[in-house]
Amino acid sequence: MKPEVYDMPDADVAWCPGCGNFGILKALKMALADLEIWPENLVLVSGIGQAGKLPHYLKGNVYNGLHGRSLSPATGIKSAHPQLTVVDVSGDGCMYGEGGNHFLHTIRRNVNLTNLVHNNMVYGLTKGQASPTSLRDFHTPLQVEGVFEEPFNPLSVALALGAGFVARAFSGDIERTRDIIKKAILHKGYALVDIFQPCVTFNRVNTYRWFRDNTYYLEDHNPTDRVEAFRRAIETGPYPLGIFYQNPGKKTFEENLSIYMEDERPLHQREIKREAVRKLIQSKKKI
Ligand SMILES: Cc1ncc(C[n+]2csc(CCOP(=O)(O)OP(=O)(O)O)c2C)c(N)n1
Ligand code: SF4
Repeated sequence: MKPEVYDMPDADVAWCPGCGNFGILKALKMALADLEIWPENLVLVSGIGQAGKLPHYLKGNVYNGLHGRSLSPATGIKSAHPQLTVVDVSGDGCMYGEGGNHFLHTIRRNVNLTNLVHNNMVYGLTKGQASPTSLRDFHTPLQVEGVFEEPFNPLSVALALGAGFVARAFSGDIERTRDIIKKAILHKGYALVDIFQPCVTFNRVNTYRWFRDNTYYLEDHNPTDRVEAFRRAIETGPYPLGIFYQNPGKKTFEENLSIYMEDERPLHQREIKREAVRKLIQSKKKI
């Protein structure tokens, strides 16, 4: 299948020229095409922000939720129809800031979805405030004396919570990002791909050049070793890229739902038990 299957020729793309989001869009289209996931079987769920616009530029089903809250509808969609491929797309502010609590508990639930986080270390859409992943001493019009907080480390948090797939990519390297996204989609269970994504307008520190100079790919790394993955996840400067950890053996959220224990079909494909519904309505009328 060709990546062009997902093209939206009339899309009015609002990203700045040179934005790192273009690389992620391209890599995602290529990964989906490689895996032959047809647009009708794909659901892209996003929050609010520059990253959250990505589903509007790609052919598929779309649910654009609230800022930080995209993982809840994504969980609902996957639960209602487990055979769909669900990809959640958010910015670092959206996912790790406003959506921090949803991030934690979706990992614990192990919902079978792919969580792509465009990590530009800044709030892009609202014009350049610090985000949870902004590095110390990052100056913005709001943080005039520089960021003093410890940056949020999504990979080590995900590992600590038992995530079954934890990876980091760089949007300037489309081929490797494509490969990592493919493996994340193929993973059964929750998969986090934190993607370094240069914001060329509001982050003049963490540029393409900076990410190239401050990252390296994991080599000879055993992704089944969780302790080693954790050790690599806390490395900063240079930051490792690649698949830190993969544990395919975990039971997913959907597999734990009793409605699928005896029947794998999604609810909308099942016959309606009218008599049971009638009895339920009658029983409520008596109250
Ligand atoms: C609950 C809530 N808080 C704040 C906002 C305002 N807001 C919209 S987008 C945004 C920042 C987006 O930054 P990020 O998630 O990092 O994505 P980016 O634009 O950088 O891709 C903020 C603060 C909002 N819409 N809803
Ligand atoms: S503001 Fe930054 S993140 Fe938003 S489109 Fe422009 S370069 Fe991309």
